[in-house]
Amino acid sequence: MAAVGPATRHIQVAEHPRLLKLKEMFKSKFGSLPKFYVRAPGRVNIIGEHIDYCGYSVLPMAVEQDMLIAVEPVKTHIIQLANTNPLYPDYTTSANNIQIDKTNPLWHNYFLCGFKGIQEHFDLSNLTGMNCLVDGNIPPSSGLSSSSALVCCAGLVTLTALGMSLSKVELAEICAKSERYIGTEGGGMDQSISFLAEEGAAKLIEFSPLRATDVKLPSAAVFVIANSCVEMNKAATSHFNIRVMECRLAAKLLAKYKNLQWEEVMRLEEVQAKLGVSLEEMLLITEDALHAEPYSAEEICKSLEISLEELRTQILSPNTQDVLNFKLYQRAKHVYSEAARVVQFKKICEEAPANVIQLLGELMNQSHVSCRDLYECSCPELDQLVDICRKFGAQGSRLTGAGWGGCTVSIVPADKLPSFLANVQEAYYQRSDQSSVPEKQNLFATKPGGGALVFLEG
Ligand code: ADP
Ligand code: NG1
Repeated sequence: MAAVGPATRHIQVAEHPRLLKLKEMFKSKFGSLPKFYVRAPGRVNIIGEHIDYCGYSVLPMAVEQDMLIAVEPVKTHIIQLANTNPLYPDYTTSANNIQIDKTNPLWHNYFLCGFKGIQEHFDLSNLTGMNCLVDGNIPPSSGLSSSSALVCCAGLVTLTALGMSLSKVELAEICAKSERYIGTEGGGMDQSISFLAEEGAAKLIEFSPLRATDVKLPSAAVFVIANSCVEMNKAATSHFNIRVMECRLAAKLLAKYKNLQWEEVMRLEEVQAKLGVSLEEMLLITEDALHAEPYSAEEICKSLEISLEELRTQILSPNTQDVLNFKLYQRAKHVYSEAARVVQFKKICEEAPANVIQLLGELMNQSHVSCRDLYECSCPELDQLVDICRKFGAQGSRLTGAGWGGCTVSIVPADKLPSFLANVQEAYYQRSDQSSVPEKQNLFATKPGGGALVFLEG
């Protein structure tokens, strides 16, 4: 094991209370000391929801909350995982026999995704084991990417334990691919920002090839995260993958309508690129080519001239093969309009007109309406929270992350922040069912944080 990787810091553990506590817990758990530590942050997506897996750019920033792992490589082939949170039980496996259980996505499976990604990238067969103690403070299943932070952290842990090196872009691409072993067909936003984030700037993340460009947010605005306290685990339900498949099918039908080689087309962005037209034109083409009534599997098969068996086994994911109806028009309309909002958001940040907060807020509000009505990934609690945030001073508010629960992100003028926090706290959180969760974890202002790091002591 050597000091390797894209971002390594030498630190005095004694000066960092969380690391020190983790070190002490590690010692009492494994009877030895960690050799290094890795952190990977969660993220909040400011705008660009459910479009990364369609090939479109998104605009997230890393949050301060992260996954932190203390690690000791060992000479055996055994991986021992423990967690500071008793909700997540200990797990032991052989490094040479990694089994990821899609049917029951328990926490250790996310670690194994990151581990397996590195193992496969280097085509390694005989890996040494390690002892790991995990400490996370990202609210789980809440749209702030706790799962990807764990996958990315595990990937960087494995790379560091092996003494090998990769660029941040390579790490992000490996972890985006390997998180799919859990069964969700995500697009890569979360892993990209977890590695490529830099303190002080949100990032425009573009795909194929993966790139991250700084986006300077207006200094007079604060971005506030509010948790609806409804949890939704992506891998345990089919909501997420159904949307990915609806977009895939919409892309294929649009491509066929335009006489393109539809068999090769997987993403809505590819249709636009092949036609060489604007996003606005793609919206018009969607209106001509697709109908608003849901498509049955039979109708899709008829349009694409394929059998039901081919649709199920060659296009759909395992957990969506029994879906009967697909809303293609609404999903494509959301994706093309949301992709255009990301472009506008970045442009407004760059131009910084006098009413910059109002303009950005309007785009965020439009994004929420589109997620709620066209993409149907909101829920009553999120809609209520968004309304409350707007009522108490947010210029814009929207669900963030996958949705169906989880968090909202709001843009709030800095001078209104104290009253905004107090009023939202009272209106949403002082209800009996939310009172057990400490207030600061549910409602907090956030700033663009830094990306994944390896810490070495001394
Ligand atoms: P998210 O939107 O936060 O990525 P997911 O539902 O996709 O939500 O993933 C949440 C899962 O990630 C949890 O069910 C758990 O398995 C894992 N996870 C989250 N936080 C932790 C943690 N602190 N320790 C271990 N596993 C965690
Ligand atoms: P979260 O919110 O972390 O579940 C998911 C996907 C993203 C993206 C968003 C929606 C994964 C790992 N993450 O994020 O890629 O599609 O939903 O914008 O699949």
